[in-house]
Amino acid sequence: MAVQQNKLPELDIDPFSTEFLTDPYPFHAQMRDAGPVVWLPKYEIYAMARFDEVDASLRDWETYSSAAGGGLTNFNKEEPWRKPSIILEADPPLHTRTRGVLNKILNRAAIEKLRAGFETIADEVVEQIVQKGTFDGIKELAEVFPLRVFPDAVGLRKDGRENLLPYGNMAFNAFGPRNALFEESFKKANEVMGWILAQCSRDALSPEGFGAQIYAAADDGDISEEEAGLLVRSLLTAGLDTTVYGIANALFSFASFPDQWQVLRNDPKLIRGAFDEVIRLQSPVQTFFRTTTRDVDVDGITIPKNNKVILFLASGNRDPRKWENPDEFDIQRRAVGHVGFGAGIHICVGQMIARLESEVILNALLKRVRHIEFNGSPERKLNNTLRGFNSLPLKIFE
Ligand code: OVV
Repeated sequence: MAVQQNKLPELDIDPFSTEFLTDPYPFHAQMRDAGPVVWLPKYEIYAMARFDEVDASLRDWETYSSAAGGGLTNFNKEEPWRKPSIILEADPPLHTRTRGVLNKILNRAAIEKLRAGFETIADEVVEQIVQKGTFDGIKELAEVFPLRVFPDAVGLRKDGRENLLPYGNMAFNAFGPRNALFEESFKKANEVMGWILAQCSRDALSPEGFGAQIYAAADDGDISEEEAGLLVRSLLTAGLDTTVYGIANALFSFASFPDQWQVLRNDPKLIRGAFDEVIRLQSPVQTFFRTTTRDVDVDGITIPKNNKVILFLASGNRDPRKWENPDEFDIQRRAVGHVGFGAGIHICVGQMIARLESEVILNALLKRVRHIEFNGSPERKLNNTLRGFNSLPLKIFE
């Protein structure tokens, strides 16, 4: 007997439009309510917005391949804008090998060694804003702290670091279509990419740091010299903007729900869970794509082989089928299991360092700040993949 065929809902939604990116949540609900999989004709892509399907697809790498790209561009049909990432945009067995190298370098014990140094810098950054009382959470904190700790941890030279955030902005816009956001961020692409590429070579990296450790894996024969360069590039692409947005979205969350800052002050052991709740509710990475490797049935709907599927991580993270009061910021809920870091074999390899950065900066703030509130209207920064702010006017009380 044939598998029952259900009708594929079609929605006239552009997930990369200004309207969608400004306030994605009503669109997420519309897609979730339309069905477990929907068709977006504007880009001729399938979309999943419910938690269960997003989570299951992320875990089924054999059906939902990453090798044709993490974005809208199908590398089986179209030219990628850069050489594909050998970890994000790869399947096993290549992914297994490259992931193994980064797993070893970025594991919890290795990252823990950075804590004391990070704490010193966090205290300095927080001291500055406490002195001021009012400040911009983006330009004076969320961008400042990761930029002071992460490039040093990788082992980058000091000059040229102003290229790092523009590069991340380009790369995350490039997962979407070539719209105005994409074009704007690529205006200085040659300059930015030239600098980034130069920093990926062995001799550009300090002898300590993640970069040198990646080249040590090449010396050990685990990866080639060229692969080492591409893995350094992955750190530079995925390692900075994500944490800037994560810390920014944490500040936004606590300013929006100030009672939760009191809960955290009363019990700082909740910091780790609080960060997960930030990533669930204000997911810095909103979407990733996969590409089907076969005809696959999803609840009576067939997605044919070699089609792009957009997975709305941020929508799964607010799916009322999965979460109680999904739009509420509650640092005491069990947020573990959210898909803000992904799920399955591609789950964020850098999450230990993201967690360390957030934990250290929140701890430094907890020591000095008893209350956080808005001091003006936040200004959103639109990006085809990331959700965050250009500016976040805040006021803090000692
Ligand atoms: C998770 C992620 C985001 C962006 C870029 C990459 C990875 C990469 O490997 O280049």
